[in-house]
Amino acid sequence: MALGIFSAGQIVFAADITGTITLKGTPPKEVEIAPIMDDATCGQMYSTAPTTHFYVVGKNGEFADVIVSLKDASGNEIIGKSTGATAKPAMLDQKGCLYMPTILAIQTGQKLIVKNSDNCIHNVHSISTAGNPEHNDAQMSGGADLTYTFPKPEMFLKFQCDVHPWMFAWVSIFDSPYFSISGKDGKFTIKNVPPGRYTVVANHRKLGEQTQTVEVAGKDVPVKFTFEIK
Ligand SMILES: [Cu+2]
Repeated sequence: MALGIFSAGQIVFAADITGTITLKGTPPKEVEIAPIMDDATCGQMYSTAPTTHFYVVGKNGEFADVIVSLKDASGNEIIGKSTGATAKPAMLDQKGCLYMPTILAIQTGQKLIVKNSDNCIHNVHSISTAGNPEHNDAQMSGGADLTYTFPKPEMFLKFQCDVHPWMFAWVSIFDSPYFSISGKDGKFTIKNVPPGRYTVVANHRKLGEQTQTVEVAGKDVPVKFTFEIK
């Protein structure tokens, strides 16, 4: 819990929104990325083909890679609260001819550093559907890191590699620091939320969006979401 001065003479407490994401039901089987084995360089890094990981789910339904963010009480995007310019850069690696991680989230103006840890060339290509700049850069093995920033909020901006058609990453961009991604334990925390009413939005790349309204008033707020495979 962080103490903040809200306006002259009025002291308010920011609080965390914490919670758990659960997946009910059995997700579709992940798909083998067979073409990776046919590639001269990438294929050498595997004895069997890696699979997609669209649904990262634990034994008890702990559901990872769900992006949890805040909108205002009316469900509108929170705009103009970015601290991205001073935030620690986010990292996107290319390793084993895959993007790692495949799901990430950053703020507008926050640096996204793209690395190539492989012995081959990749071609980093970002494709926006929300008016963010398109980047299209070849990156040699051992090449310098690429650094990008994005000015506009966007859910699931696509990164692909034009050399390896199976390589994708999805970068969500927010104009505030109020977001989190559920971990392998299904848990998430949105930190230091100022008092007020908010819409909490949980978004999974394959299963879509769910929302709940919460009131933050100086005490940590627990929230649970359940996604279901029907
Ligand atoms: Cu590539």
